[in-house]
Amino acid sequence: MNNENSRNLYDLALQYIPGGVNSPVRAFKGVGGNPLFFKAGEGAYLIDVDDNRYVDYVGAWGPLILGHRHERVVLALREQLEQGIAYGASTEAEVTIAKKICELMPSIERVRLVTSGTEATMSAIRLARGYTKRDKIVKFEGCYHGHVDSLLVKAGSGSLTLGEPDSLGVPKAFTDLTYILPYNDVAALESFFSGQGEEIACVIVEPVAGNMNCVPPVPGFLETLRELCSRHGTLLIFDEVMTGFRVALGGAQSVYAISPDLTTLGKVIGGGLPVGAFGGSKEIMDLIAPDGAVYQAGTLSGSPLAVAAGLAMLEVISEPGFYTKLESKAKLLLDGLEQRARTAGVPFSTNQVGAMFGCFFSVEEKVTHFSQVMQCNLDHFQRYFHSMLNSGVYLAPSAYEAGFISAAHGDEEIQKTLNAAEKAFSTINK
Ligand code: KE4
Repeated sequence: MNNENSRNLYDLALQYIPGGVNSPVRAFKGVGGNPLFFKAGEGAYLIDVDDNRYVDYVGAWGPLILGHRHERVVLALREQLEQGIAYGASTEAEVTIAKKICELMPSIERVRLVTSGTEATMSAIRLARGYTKRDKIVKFEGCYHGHVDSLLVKAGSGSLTLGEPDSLGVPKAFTDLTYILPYNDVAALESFFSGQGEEIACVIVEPVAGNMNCVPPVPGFLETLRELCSRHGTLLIFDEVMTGFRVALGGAQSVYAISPDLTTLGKVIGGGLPVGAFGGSKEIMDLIAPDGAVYQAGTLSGSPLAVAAGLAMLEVISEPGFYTKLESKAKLLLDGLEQRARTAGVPFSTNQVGAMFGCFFSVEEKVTHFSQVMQCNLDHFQRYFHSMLNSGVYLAPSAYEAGFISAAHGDEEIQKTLNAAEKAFSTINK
């Protein structure tokens, strides 16, 4: 496959951009080789600057649940562009999307829009500390909540990909207030809370971990977390930046029937434009400026373009049967991958929740813990990644990211992917 233009652009990018990329996980450090540069997206496909076409399972890391340039999203953006780009003041559409989010996620009575998932989680942590007047917080090893100082501790996603789960530049005083627990470990939860529960402002958790690859909660994990937080006056924050409107219309909180105190959102609600949001009960959210004493602000919060794209996206995904169809497509893909890996004698397993999934080069029947993720065969993954790429299938360039299928993926794309996987599995052990 010819990647000459990508290569030239990467060399040029390295002269002006740290690592040649605007976000670390794009740099291919987790798979080797040089990052691709893209110029277009169409439905389920990405087209790179050398005119190579790929079935895309990254979907801009989750936002593009409808695929690239869905007509309803493009039309909404065109219509908004005719009116204006940014006003730095309130618009009717912001009220409409806030109302829609509150209707779709009943645990949210008030919601504030921001411009990234990181801003959402950073604001939610500050709010939880302000509301509880406590300083200590809990996160889980392998979970990633954006590059918030106090959360860049044993984090997942790009920091795990680069093998640097803790970041330079974060004062020890910050991370001393952050406690890390093992994901899916109920006993560790109970023992931690029995000792320090009354001192904890909040626990932030990915209800389906998507930044240590895709690891769903084991039965009892979220339920125990909810019960312990309620008992100790600790706020439970569901970081649904990735799972919100990805795993179900009501997010992971509807799939597992757990009502968090605060929810953070992003990705899908912006339709591919920069967005984030955090929300919760009126009692807690009323503490947010301007009415409350917890300050939070943003120049382009509630961007008319992001809101227009998000509203169009929410309309389409609210249509009956949307998620059932998406979920069965993902299952068809994963069953096919597992069958082909078995035939090739490659240890391989998958996880799936709704329209997000994980593929593991693991001997485990199902990967349920971070320690198992870290035991996966990284060499097999890297070979698989590059073989799939050469066959025109674009996967997340990291063994620690989830995969995303979109409404634009059809039988043709799934068959193409399975044919590519058959070839990849057959060469992995060679
Ligand atoms: P952003 O600040 O990147 O918009 O969102 C941070 C964030 C927060 N919470 C969760 C659960 C997330 O998955 C993310 C960001 N996800 C990564 C991909 N796993 C973004 C990709 C990247 O960093 O380039």
